[in-house]
Amino acid sequence: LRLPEDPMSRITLSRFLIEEQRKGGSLPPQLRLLIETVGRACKAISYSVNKGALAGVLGEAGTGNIQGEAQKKLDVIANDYLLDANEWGGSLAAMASEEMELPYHIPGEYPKGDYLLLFDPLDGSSNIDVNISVGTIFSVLRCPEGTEHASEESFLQPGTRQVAAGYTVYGPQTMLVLTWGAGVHGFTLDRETGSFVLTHRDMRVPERTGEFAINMSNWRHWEPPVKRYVEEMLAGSTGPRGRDFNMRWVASMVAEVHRIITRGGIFMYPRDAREPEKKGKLRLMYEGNPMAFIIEQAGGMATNGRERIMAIQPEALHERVAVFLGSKEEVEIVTRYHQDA
Ligand code: P6P
Repeated sequence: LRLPEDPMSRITLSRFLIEEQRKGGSLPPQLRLLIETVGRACKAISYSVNKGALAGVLGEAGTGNIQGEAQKKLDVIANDYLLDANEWGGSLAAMASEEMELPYHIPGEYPKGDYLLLFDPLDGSSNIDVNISVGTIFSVLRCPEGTEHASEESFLQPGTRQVAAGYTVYGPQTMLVLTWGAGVHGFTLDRETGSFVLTHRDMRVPERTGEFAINMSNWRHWEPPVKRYVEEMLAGSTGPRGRDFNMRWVASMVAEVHRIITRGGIFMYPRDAREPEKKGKLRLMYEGNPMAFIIEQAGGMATNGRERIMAIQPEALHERVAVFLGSKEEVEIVTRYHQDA
């Protein structure tokens, strides 16, 4: 996208959303306001993440979360920013977070709305103290008709019911990438004006790729179809694929997905024989589903190895899922290997 020289004539997130809403498509006012408010919270998170040690926000918070993980100070700060920014706006019936066991209900003094917001406030937070990109992931569902008091069950909807999803990657640039079912659009934070500026309209995942992302140290715990697929990647031009592949692993899903939506690739986090009762490491509701929505809207594919991630009927708020997402050609192959096994 060629940007106008004059910063004030560039399209900001607010302007883009208002113009989309005016088209009368899939962006009603309450949802538009919700997306803008999440964007505002991500700006605050970006400023805290970028200060790091200067603001004394690195290191452990000394608390644990429902996942049994030690929380980083910035995990808690990011979670609080998202709750504080979104509780008063009138768009939400409740919120759910990776960092909180139970849903967060809108305090009585504020009006409730039609939507449910789910988020992983700071994904990849193990990378914070070593200054590697991290991100925020969010997903929006409609609150089921006639719900008086949103419960965990209100959230348990398949990913196909999402009305919007997005992530903000806190990297060399802070970028907000969004979909509401009408393609995927990327906005770069302009720190001078404090606005997210439209820089990547209609992002598309290249169908073909030469790059895969997986944590190879887990090799011995993978199921046979995953080993077969990765072995062929490693064999490259000497094997059945007939061409060489490159590997990346940032250990920050938002950074991997952003790379893939920008230049192609396949991201894999298979289920692991060490924890057969778990369906994978990543969380379905606020990692798998939002990223799957974004990737599919950009022309890519996202499965758990056997079925479309967004078709899965969730049974629990913090349910795990295996993830294979990215360039369609590759996700089709690894999914076929699972189905053939
Ligand atoms: P591993 C971060 O903790 C995360 O949830 C994802 O962002 C990332 O892709 C994955 O886990 C990294 O897992 O096992 O390589 O540390």
